[in-house]
Amino acid sequence: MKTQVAIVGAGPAGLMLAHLLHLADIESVIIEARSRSYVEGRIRAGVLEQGTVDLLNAIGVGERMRREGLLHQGIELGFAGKRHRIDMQQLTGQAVMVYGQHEVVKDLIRARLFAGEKIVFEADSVSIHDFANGSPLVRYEKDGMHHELNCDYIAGCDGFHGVCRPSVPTNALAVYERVYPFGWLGVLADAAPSQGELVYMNHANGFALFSMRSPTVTRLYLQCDPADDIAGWSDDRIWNELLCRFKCSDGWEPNVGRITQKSITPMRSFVTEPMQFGRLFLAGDAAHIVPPTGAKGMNLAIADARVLARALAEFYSAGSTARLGDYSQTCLRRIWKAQRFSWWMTSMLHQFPDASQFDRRRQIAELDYVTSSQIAARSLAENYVGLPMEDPDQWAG
Ligand code: RFL
Ligand code: PHB
Repeated sequence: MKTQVAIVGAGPAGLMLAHLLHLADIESVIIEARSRSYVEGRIRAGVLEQGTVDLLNAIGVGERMRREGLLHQGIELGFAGKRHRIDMQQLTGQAVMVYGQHEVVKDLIRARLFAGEKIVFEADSVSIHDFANGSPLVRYEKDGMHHELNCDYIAGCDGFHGVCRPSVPTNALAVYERVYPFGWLGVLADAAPSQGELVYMNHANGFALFSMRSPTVTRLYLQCDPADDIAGWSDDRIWNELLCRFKCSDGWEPNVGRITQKSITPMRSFVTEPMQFGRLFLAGDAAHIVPPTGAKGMNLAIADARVLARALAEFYSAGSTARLGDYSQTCLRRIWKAQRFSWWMTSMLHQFPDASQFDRRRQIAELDYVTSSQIAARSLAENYVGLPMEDPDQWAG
């Protein structure tokens, strides 16, 4: 089999890249290790930056998001038993959309299959070859048969644990990493969100986040030990801890309901540089990870796909590799700013095991500053809604 671009991974990065390439008349095949129902059911991110929302609308896959997504014009930061609103709309003129990552994935898969384009689900033993400079090749097995996919370029969109990044010679990539001494226990609960906006809460027992997925489903997170066994977190223990950490002087609290899903995620910051090796381009979590406190991971994955699609479009339409050559540099400028923001939000809101009383007071002073100074609040809001894209008009209308 032969195609122009072989895409490994059907997460937000791979699916968005495939769709943008399709719109530019560039052929691609997506090779995905999991089944369609698995990737469509994987519960992860929930906050779309304004630029991500605009892109989904501009490329014709925003219809369900416009109907079912929840537009949020502000967020709340809580500490010392009080919540303080950051009015993003007023501070930046922009907002974010709360719409589950798996819903974005469903919309992109449907659009791709509707266009008659190919996704190979449940591909086993995926491996990539000859991408240093020759003619790249992806090998995989499907239903016990060996397959080879020849291509001009490979897009490694296979997430943090994928095969593409480890296939690059180790001396060709530099890695910058920070592992945090905590994780997030995330739950979905059948309970109506008890208020309309997200609450990021700093509490002496640890961070907690109140979010939502729909008018009947609340999404909640608790800072926990990353080594915790989820079996040790009974539903009662989770609710006790959530209600304790969210306790506010005005009596607000999340509604309690049946927990339908729970899992623990470790937290790290990770960047690989460059994001290209020969004819292999890494995009999304395959190249970088942020702690979820800034809600940036999926948005960065989509921003990478956008930069890569534009560079490939320039190559196929004009024969120029200039944008492909700039791919890493263009993406990394945005990625490092998102890394900085995600690290800062994480540091401000979590309890660190080695923190002193000085650190604790400084953390509360930072929250007090950011929620009382309009200048500081505007900086937070500008980053939260998403910094401007390099090519704001590229996919407009
Ligand atoms: P994905 O989504 O991991 O997709 C990679 C795909 O590649 C497949 N794959 C392979 N396919 C073929 N061969 C192989 N050898 C393969 N190995 C893996 C996988 O099955 C999968 O389908 O990466 P992508 O596309 O780069 O997208 C990144 C995002 O998923 C991630 O950054 C976000 O979920 C992060 N994140 C958040 N991002 C936001 O923008 N806003 C948020 O509010 C937000 N909240 C979160 C988050 C991530 C979280 N967790 C669980 C890590 C909240 C949480 C709790
Ligand atoms: C979510 O709703 O899953 C969510 C919201 C905000 C974050 C991270 C996750 O910062």
